[in-house]
Amino acid sequence: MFSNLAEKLQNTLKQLRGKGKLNEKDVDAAMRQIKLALLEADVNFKVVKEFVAAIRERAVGQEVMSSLTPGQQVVKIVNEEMTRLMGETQSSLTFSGKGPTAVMVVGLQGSGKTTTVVKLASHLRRGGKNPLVVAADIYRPGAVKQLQVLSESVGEICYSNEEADPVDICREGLKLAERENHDPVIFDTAGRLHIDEDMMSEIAAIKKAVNPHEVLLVVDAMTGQDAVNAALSFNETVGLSGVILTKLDGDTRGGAALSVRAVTGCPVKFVGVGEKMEALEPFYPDRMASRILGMGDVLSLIEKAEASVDQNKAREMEQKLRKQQFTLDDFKDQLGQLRSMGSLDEILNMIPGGGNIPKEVRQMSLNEDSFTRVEAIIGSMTKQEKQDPSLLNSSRRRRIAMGSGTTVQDVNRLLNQFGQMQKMFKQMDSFDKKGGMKKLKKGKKGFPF
Ligand SMILES: Nc1nc2c(ncn2[C@@H]2O[C@H](COP(=O)(O)OP(=O)(O)O)[C@@H](O)[C@H]2O)c(=O)[nH]1
Ligand SMILES: [Mg+2]
Repeated sequence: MFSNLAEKLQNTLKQLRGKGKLNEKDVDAAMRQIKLALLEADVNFKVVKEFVAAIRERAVGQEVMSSLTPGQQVVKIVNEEMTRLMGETQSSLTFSGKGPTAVMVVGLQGSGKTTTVVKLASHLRRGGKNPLVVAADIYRPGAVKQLQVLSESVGEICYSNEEADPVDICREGLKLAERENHDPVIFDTAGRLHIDEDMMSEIAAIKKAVNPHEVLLVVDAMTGQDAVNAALSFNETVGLSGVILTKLDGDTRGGAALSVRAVTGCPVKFVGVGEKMEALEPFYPDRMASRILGMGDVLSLIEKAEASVDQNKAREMEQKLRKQQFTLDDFKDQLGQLRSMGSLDEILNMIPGGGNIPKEVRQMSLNEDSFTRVEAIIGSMTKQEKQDPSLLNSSRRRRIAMGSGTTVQDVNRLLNQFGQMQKMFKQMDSFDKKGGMKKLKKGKKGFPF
């Protein structure tokens, strides 16, 4: 995610951190680089200007210049300002006190509305809600069917009526939700290729009819400032309560994520990170800033793990990681669970310093074949060997290779990967659960880059 921007910012900050003393010239040079990196990432130019000015003002202040670790102080300031830029804290959905919560999802065609509606319903169901989705896009061929099929694929309930007009469909959907105790009810409205009056007046009419608690605009993050401009005009015309950015899994430059809040005043509430129905995450400005600045994202990782693995197991694993008692058996378990969490590369980017993890580990394939091999190799070890891999001299490695039907190279590779992973978890351990900032603030540990 935002790899180009992240790399440039991280390099600039790395240079700053390396300096024992800072003068204004150093700060100015760094600010120029940050400015360029942000502009290249298609961040709104006014936002860039204000952002850089705010950082500069704090960075040349007494507090930083006289500090013993001025470089780190600047990194901390960049992190704080970037978090503030994206809205400071997470903005969650507003739920109605009584009766179903009405959530309208609006946006241009192809931005990801229909997909997001089902993702959102599924996300909320996992949180204990009983949603209903309503198909109000009757214009785009196949749109109703698409919503029905996606809903069915994850066990969501979809209301549709291809004979009625969108306002009536929404009214009926809301009534159905009231009757059958669904909450929330999520409306998938029709988009257009461009912003036009027809679409806006239809959205306004639906809004009047269902009196929604949330009007969420879905925008494609790949479109950069166009997404931000769409948000501006939707907000002016129909009023929005939040934005959902989709396609953050692609090679998005970051412009939309970094400017939409500052330009429109609307908080980003969720982000779409893939085509699968699980690929929706609440948006946390602080975690996103840490991710962009290479400070990892332990919290998201833990949440992701908790969503896809057995909760007790996840807690047990976390304890082990923290106590650094991670064994080869755990490694095997973890690999099995990682397979259900997505690509290893993606997961590593959420870990502090994860960006520095060597290629061998990043590209470790998690396909059935290699997993079976891992299982066989670890299965051929004695209990003692699993507890203490340092026992594994060359004759033991040969024995294990024979026993598992693999080669000594396979065994070596696995042990090497395990070693790298252990190292990575040690880094992770030096981070506090709260995004890692606590210890950093106390100045006990350095930044992991
Ligand atoms: N990679 C990726 N694709 C997405 C995401 N959200 C939606 N899409 C894809 O974008 C396309 C358009 O989505 P759709 O929901 O039909 O958009 P709509 O016209 O606004 O309803 C589909 O191919 C979706 O699979 C996302 O977060 N990541
Ligand atoms: Mg659609």
